[in-house]
Amino acid sequence: MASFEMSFDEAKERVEELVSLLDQYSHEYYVLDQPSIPDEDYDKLYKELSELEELYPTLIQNNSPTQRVGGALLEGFEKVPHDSPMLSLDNAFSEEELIAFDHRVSQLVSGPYTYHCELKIDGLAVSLKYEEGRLVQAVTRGDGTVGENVTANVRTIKSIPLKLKELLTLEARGEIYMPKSSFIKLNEKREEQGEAVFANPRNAAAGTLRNLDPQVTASRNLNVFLYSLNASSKISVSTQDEALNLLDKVGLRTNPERQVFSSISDVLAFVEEYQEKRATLPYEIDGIVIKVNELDNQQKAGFTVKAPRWAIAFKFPAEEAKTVIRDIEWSV
Ligand code: NMN
Repeated sequence: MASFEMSFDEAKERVEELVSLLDQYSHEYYVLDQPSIPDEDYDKLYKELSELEELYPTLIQNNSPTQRVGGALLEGFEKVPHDSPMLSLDNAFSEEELIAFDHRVSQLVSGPYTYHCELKIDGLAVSLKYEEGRLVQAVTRGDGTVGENVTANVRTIKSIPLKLKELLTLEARGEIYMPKSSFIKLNEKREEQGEAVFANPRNAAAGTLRNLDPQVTASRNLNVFLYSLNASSKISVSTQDEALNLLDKVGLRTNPERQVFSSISDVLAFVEEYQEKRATLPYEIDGIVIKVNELDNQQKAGFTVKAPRWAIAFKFPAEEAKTVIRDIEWSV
């Protein structure tokens, strides 16, 4: 039925159907990397939705895919305090330091424990708040206590759902980054236009996320990996592994290169494996984050004033970064 032949109620029903279909296809395309329909079919549905919304502007939902594109210029970024601080992690630079970390953990945690190992993505940390499934706020890490409200820009990142698959209230934290290929393309374009190039993907991601023009952010292909479910969330999980699986389940993008180990020697092997694979990944990493997996064990280990005692970031040597730069013919 052509949109102008529909009654308001029929249009309303179709708009709801289209938003949820397009949400599902976008999730398959941007998060799972497994589209289930051809682009032309997606584009037709998108066009149908835009036309209906143009005819009936009152039917425009805040989480409609047409509402991502980035609106007016921003005047600045409002400062927002975090519900709980976004702490930094202690660093380790050698095998010995990781073994010493494990020794401390074993003394703080009585009984068995496991480690959850994750890639340390080189981007910027953000906190995403969802209320009853809707994205309501995105804030940068800032100084850890107070960050900047970058919601308008984050809404333009296609892999970040505006509505979760389950209508949960939660805070997820993660890293916004620019894929290596997008970074190279962006710098090539800037060079052609006589503009200053970005030094690395992290700077490019930061400059893009903190741009006052959400349309610039929308055009630059930022992406995200969420890595934690904040304790303030109204969901209970008992391990980090479970938390990340839950984030996956509700449509939030997590990094699949993660694993749980029960011994520090397996952790060391994981670190070594990814130090070698580093240059072949489509995004930059600067190390491995190792977390005690069980939340009750994390609680036993506790915090120092600056960082959790149950986690550590193994930092890859800076030397490696130079090799990566050469390998992918960095255009800076
Ligand atoms: O701006 P959006 O709506 O995300 O689209 C950008 C491009 O990505 C378009 O060319 C669109 O066809 C494509 N896309 C395809 C699918 C799919 O399921 N085939 C989903 C989302 C976007």
